[in-house]
Amino acid sequence: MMKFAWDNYKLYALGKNELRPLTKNGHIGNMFGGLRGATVVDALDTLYIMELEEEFQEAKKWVEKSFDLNVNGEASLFEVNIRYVGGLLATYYLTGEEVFKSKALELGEKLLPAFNTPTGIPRGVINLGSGMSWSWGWASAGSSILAEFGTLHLEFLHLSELSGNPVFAEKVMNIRKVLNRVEKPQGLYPNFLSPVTGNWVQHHVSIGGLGDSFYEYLIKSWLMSDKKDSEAKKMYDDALEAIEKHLVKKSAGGLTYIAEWRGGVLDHKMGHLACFSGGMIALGAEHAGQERKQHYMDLAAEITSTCHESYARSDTKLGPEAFRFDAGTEAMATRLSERYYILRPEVVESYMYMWRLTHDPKYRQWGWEVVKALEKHCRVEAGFSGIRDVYTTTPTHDNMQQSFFLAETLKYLYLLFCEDDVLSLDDWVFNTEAHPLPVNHTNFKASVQQ
Ligand code: DMJ
Repeated sequence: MMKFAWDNYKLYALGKNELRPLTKNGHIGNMFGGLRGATVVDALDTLYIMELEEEFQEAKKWVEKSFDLNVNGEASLFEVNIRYVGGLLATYYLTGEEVFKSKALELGEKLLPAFNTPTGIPRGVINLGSGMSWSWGWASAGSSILAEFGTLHLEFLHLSELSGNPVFAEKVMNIRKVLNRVEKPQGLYPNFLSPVTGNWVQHHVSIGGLGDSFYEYLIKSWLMSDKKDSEAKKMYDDALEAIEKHLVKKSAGGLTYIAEWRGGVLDHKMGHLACFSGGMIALGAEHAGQERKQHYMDLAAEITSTCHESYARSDTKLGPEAFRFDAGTEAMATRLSERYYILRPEVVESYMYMWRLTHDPKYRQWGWEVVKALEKHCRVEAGFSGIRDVYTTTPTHDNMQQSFFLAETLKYLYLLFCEDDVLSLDDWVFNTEAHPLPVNHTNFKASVQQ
């Protein structure tokens, strides 16, 4: 599947950001501020790990010869960080090849002006040429998004380590300081924060979109520090406790889910994005006190099973973008606009963690069901495509092979069927785009200690 996805991208879209597999051409989009080759950089480490040597060399050659960082245009700080910086760093650590390190550092430098705000909380959009930055037009009142500014920590610590320049680590430690200072409603972290005042702008809380990877990076920061960053662990433990208290619910049919919260009112909906949380909670449970460990493993298993239900209850055996628990509905989309599947990884990501941490064979079975469904409904003549409706066996395709399909979905599926020592969870943490970064067993020189 990886070879098919890559070969078609190479044939029809090399150097563009994504492949359009129906029309057999490339897509550039406007998320990466003029940067190109998102699929190349996202695919590098997957090709390497899968030992697709020739294909890896093709991707590396493109990075060496054609990857241009002198670009202008509006880039998402978050997307550039998780896909490009994360992909380059991971490939450097896996291969030791300097080109990946120097490109990661050069790109990292270009992201720094986004932090020039009164609080040091970065704005979401940056022009990589001029360094000008601003907030997303759609984000409430010029605010920055929790899942965006909260998903820089892992990569930025590695940028400081590799460059010897503490500035990257300082920037993300300051974000943490601002978050620790501001009062949390019921212990929860709302999704919108003002980079000017450092106060919340709106009280919408979600473990899915807009919030998700902030929580993921707390527990992973602690793991990546070889369990020394106790501040991150405490923030994670406290946040999860509040989430469990206020957001975790059980449906009439016995399915555990995590609702969204709008100023105290619950929206009984779970996004596909929120399905990463089964894996995260299992990862954290490993290191919880003895009395909490089983509790969190059970919670992780229940959430993963609910996400599996969202797949199992569809005609394609792929899950919708969002599913609901109200008016008699359980784990199914109720709105036409939420029925699509865009090759997202979060459900197989949780299967991979659950498999590694429990070795219950059902996770491999569930992963195999996804493989079969992808082959049946998403494989088209020239690549893999998202589908517009998971509740029909003859879905129409969206003509987009997302770069995260190669970075994450296929990587997590592969790891689900590998031995545990292939990218062992003891030695690697995956950034939120599934790019593996090494655990700091030797103490970073440049990291800022709290
Ligand atoms: C990926 O880019 C990352 O996993 C991110 O954290 C969330 N969205 C996509 C995949 O769904």
